[in-house]
Amino acid sequence: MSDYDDQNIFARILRGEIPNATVAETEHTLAFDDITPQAPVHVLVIPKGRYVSYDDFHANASDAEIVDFHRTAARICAERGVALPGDGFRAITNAGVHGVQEVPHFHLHLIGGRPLGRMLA
Ligand code: DGP
Repeated sequence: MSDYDDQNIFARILRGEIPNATVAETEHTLAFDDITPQAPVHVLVIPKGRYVSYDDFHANASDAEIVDFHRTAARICAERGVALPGDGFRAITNAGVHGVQEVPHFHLHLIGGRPLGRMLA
């Protein structure tokens, strides 16, 4: 597993040291509203385990953690009204320096509620 900074902001949210607007919580996963939303729906989904990035999580987490994470994300899309066959959404994860990852705890951005435009970089 990659080096993990226990003082990163999402680790502190998981320990209850910083408040969050919780959207969903399961055994392995927490989801909360982004503090600087880019669209009407902007939810961050994070594993409770100590994973730095997308690749760290998918290489090292258990199958149960991975399934729980993605099922929770899909459920939030439905609950927030952006899932297909509705208007849709974007799921993004930033990794490392080139990906401009601000918080070094793996997280998925679920963004929707308005047309987002084309974005590849
Ligand atoms: P990034 O690491 O670049 O994929 O994005 C990190 C996101 O985390 C960014 O959209 C803002 C959000 N964020 C940063 N600090 C906090 C916080 O204390 N609470 C919440 N809810 N979101 C935060």
